[in-house]
Amino acid sequence: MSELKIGLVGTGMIGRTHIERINQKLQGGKVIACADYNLDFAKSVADKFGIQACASGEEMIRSDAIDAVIVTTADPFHEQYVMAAIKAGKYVFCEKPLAPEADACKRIVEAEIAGGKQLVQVGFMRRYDPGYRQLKAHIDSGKFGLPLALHCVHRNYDAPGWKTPMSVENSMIHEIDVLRWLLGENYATVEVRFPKTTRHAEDGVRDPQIMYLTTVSGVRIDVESFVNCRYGYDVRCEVVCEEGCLNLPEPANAMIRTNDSRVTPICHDWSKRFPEAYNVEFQEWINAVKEGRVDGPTAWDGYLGQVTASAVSKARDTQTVVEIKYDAMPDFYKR
Ligand code: ISE
Repeated sequence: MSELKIGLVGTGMIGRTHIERINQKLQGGKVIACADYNLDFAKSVADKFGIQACASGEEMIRSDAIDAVIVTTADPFHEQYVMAAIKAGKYVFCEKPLAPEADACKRIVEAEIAGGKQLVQVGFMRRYDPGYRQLKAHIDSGKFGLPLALHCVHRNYDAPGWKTPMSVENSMIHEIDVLRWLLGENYATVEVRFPKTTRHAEDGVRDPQIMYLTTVSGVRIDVESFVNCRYGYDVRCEVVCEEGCLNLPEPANAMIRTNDSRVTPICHDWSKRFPEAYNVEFQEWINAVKEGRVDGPTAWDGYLGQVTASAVSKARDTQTVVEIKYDAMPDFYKR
């Protein structure tokens, strides 16, 4: 196959950035068609990128012109398009979360296993970030001893229309995935505590929230999610090891002296924080799909993420410590 022909469903902000990245920066693939529940909007996006707009996502996925699919719709619609891609036997990249509910992820896993071929990759892009990759290489080297505790922060400037559960399902789902990958082990328990709520949270929303996870071997993790922090986008991760502490690198921005101060700007929102991670993620996805395999986060990773997220939500709603139980990994997903 000379060039992977991709159809993208869901032309919101992240979908558009992926079309731009694939069609203007990366090699080996092109988004040639898009679909959205708002057809007029899909048409305007299609015009901008010189691609085709399709009236229905399912129709586009079935079309012989499309080799592979990207799903960037709102979270509750991921399942229907991932299922359509599995049915059509096409590789599908689905933005995180695979689906908001663990049961929906399980249905996807079952459909994929029934189809007999791994087709699904989940967009947990932090695994491709050079900073997290450095942390993983240091941990895996064993040079600093075992990891004992992790202190993490995940802050957004603001969150219009946000609901309390989204801090877990939509935001800390990144930490849920990347920290499991970083440490190479599953979680055992979780609890969630609420600091005082900011006056910037919309009606009834609890923000910030702190998630405390323990892993099977006893590593203790705290993650502060603060989606209305009102100063920018801030992601931090410190890994406390037996003989050293590892810190996630910050993006390299020039320090500016101005107005009697020294200022190092940070990103305003997520879209500018992990560009390299997205580039590497999609280039590797295109390369792997052309070779007929999935080598990134699988549907099983997506499912485990949502099983964890459900336990976190239960811990939050009941204000208790909740044990996290996972099914055994099917052989189908063993690499
Ligand atoms: C968003 O969907 C993301 O993926 C961002 O990384 C995260 O910071 C934000 O909270 C989510 O809403």
